[in-house]
Amino acid sequence: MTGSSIQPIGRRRLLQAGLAGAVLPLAGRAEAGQAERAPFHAHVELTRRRVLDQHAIPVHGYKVTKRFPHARSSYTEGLVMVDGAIIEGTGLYGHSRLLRWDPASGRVLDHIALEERYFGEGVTVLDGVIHQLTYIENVRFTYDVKSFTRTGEGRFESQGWGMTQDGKSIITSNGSSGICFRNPTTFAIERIIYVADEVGPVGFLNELEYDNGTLYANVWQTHFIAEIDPASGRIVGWINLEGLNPDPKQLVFPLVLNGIAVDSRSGRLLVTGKCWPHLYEIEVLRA
Ligand SMILES: [Ca+2]
Repeated sequence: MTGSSIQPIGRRRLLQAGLAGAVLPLAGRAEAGQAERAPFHAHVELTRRRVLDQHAIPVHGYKVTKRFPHARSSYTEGLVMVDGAIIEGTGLYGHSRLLRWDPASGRVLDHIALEERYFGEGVTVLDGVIHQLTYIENVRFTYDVKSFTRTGEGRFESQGWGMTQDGKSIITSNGSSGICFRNPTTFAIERIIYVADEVGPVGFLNELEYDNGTLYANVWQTHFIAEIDPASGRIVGWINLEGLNPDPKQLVFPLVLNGIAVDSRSGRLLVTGKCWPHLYEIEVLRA
């Protein structure tokens, strides 16, 4: 950011500040956070103009079709819908949770608090198992989806960001442009795709959702969701969610758009942001 007199605040400090820090006025400090969360695979930073000033990839709009409550204490890192309930993983040290809640009422049905040394990240459910990543602790957890109890933990070799599954593989992001497809039992990497548009690699891929042959990814600190071909990594569409943030003066970095789930009954996307007051069902208006 040019012309700023604001002293950059690093991501680590923000994280250590916890939720109290998260509601400080932090607009314009995104660049500092990006620099500290450097990926291991080179990429080109996504800008608004890079999405909007091109014609090779369609840019879709949206219409809000339903609005549900979302806890302001939930720093969303993982979001999925299972049997009509939302399973959500939240982050920040001392505030990380695994939650199951009813979207209609917002009522929490099940709740597990992570130990304070863990920063919770992406969440997905496959074959009755809930998987949850941690940010830099190199640990992942498993839970039984029915009893909502922790059943185990394993190692995770890189930073943990987003997670989803395609029915066969666990799919993870780590802040780079690389998306790993993993054995759901061992988490061994089976293949990696590198996500790119016409300009080059697109990094900072965060929360993920796979549905019906498309991989969706929040691009961290942007209003855009990438629609990705899971075979090639090519971005085949953008969903532009500008205007969805219900309180852009208060919900600033790091309280950014993050969280994609699919309601299998309607086929529609459910999206939210970190500590946002609402979860939105949207209809994607195809360009
Ligand atoms: Ca998701």
